[in-house]
Amino acid sequence: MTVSTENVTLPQVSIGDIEVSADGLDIAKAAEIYKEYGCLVVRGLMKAHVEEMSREINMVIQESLDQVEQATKNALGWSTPNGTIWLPAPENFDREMQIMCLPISYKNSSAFTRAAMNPTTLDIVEAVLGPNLELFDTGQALVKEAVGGHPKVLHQDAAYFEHRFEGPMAQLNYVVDTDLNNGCLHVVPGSFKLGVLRHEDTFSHLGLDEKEWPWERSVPIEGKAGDAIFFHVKCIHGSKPNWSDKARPVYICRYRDADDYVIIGATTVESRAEAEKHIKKAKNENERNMMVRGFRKFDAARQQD
Ligand SMILES: O=C(O)CCC(=O)C(=O)O
Repeated sequence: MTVSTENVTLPQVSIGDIEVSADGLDIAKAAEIYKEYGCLVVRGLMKAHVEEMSREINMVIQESLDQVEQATKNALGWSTPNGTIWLPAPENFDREMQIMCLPISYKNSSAFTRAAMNPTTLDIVEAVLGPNLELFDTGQALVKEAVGGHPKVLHQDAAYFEHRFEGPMAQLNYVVDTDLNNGCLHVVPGSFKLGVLRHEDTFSHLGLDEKEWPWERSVPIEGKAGDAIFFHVKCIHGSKPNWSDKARPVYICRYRDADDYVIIGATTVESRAEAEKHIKKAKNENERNMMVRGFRKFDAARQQD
């Protein structure tokens, strides 16, 4: 399932090749950029959602910090009673844990659901994936804390959730102005055509070999609160630490064809190797999520109930 890519040549792409503005947006052109490079930046697309998403994210950051003393250790780090996932903290922190992922999702946040339903987003996704679309997972909110908040080394999300067909299209949204200093997203345009690459266990879970995939091979995407970055499940991406004096949150919505489903789900090299053994048996049972466009037809072969 995985390939080696030491000598692969990728297209020379600059930020101007992959960005468009939400003002006067040409959906077909945006979809073409995504189809060619596996990534797309739409400036200002999610501006209307910044205020309410920011309010909730800050509230849950505070709630998580208030629960630090109650955290319990697990295989991937720690979790607090509210469900926040924590990683080991850098040395300059006065506690041993730092926030990674907040428990904000479509299940507890109507603001998040409203963001996931943004009609222009759905127009773009439909132009790429087709008319019948569902949400994949329940939304993700990631935080890099101030002055040292964790890096996420370059990786493909397909290492965590490989799909039977095209896989999900992610939309990562900036909640604050985000630049090289506070951990903007980096992408490797064209890398989605490489298939699923071999990943290693890293500090922030599965990542690519940093010698083979140094940051210099990627394009940094600096942007404003409200900018949206779409990327393919096999697009290589990641982000450096947050060296600013404020938290750097993002939230991610993922969409997929209504018939697609996970064939490998993993968070470590070991769990991925185990899941790869069962790939042929993977089914889409229990993976039907909320439809956001079109209709999911009854299909007897899929034994729908
Ligand atoms: O927080 C970030 O910038 C990294 C997000 C990311 O790489 C991911 O969710 O896969």
